[in-house]
Amino acid sequence: MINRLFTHGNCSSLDGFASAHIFKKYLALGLGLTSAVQIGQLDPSDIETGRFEAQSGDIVLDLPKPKQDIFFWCDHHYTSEPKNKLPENHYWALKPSCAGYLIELAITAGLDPKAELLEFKEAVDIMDGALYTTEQLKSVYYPSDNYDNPSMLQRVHMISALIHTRNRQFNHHRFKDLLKGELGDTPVSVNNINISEIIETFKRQLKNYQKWRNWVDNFQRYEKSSECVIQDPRNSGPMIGSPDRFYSYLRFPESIYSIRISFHGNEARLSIGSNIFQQDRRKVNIGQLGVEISRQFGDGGAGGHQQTCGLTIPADSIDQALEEILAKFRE
Ligand SMILES: [Mn+2]
Repeated sequence: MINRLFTHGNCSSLDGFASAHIFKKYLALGLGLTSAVQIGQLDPSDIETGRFEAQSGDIVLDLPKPKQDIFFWCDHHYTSEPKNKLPENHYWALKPSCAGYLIELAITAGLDPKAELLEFKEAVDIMDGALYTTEQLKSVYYPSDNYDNPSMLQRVHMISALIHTRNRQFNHHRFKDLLKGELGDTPVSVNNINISEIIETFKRQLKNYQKWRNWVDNFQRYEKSSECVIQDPRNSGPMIGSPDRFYSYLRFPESIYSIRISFHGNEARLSIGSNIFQQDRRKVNIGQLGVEISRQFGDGGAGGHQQTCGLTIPADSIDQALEEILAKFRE
């Protein structure tokens, strides 16, 4: 039987991709999966709404647990916390990244990790858990003089850039291509794409971040009473560039929270976050708040962590939802 592996496809970090890599490379064989694993990408909402129907041999990573019985599940999102005891081969814990969690599971199962794999784990934990220092953040969101000797964190962001171009169709195919056949020791050991193409793609991404920062400079604002940066693109035309999701924390270091809104037809997508450099001042559990707001205005589905969360609500309820969120921050 060919097992299907589903991972978080459309995520802003490398975690979904890296989780699939780590599972295939270090866990599949030990679980008795000897034939090819077929890779698929899903959004958390595909599972929450039941659009996706799981089968008994499925492996689901970095995503909520499907209702149906599956073969293997691993997630680290606050919003996926299981209410009941988990069956065999099912794992949930609050961890910075799902890929890092899978590396831990592989080590527990007997893997003797190479130094590069441990270095990778540290970097993917920083990226998905938003554990950057200011310096680290700048090294991956702003251009450097040269890339002759990139850090592991930069290499992780470079591979991420390969599957986060502005062409979604292309990203989708590349995601699958990179996970085909014999895999390297870590998700950054890519040998079928040459290094100059990787660096060029990364530089293009950095330029797109800068275009985006210039665009939001016009309307992103800090509201003191809620200590929140609000980014509402109404009246600002279509988005320019690629989102730098940590920009508000460098631009408004005193802020504790952030809300980014984007509109897609009749829907408004909300990304609620908290300042990664102000962990101690954060009082509100963002994942919990996201679930509450989604229950009140949307379909009840929200995906996220205690520090950050994403949800979709009808576009016409955005003003009311925004007011509720800001009121919570002001408390
Ligand atoms: Mn993740």
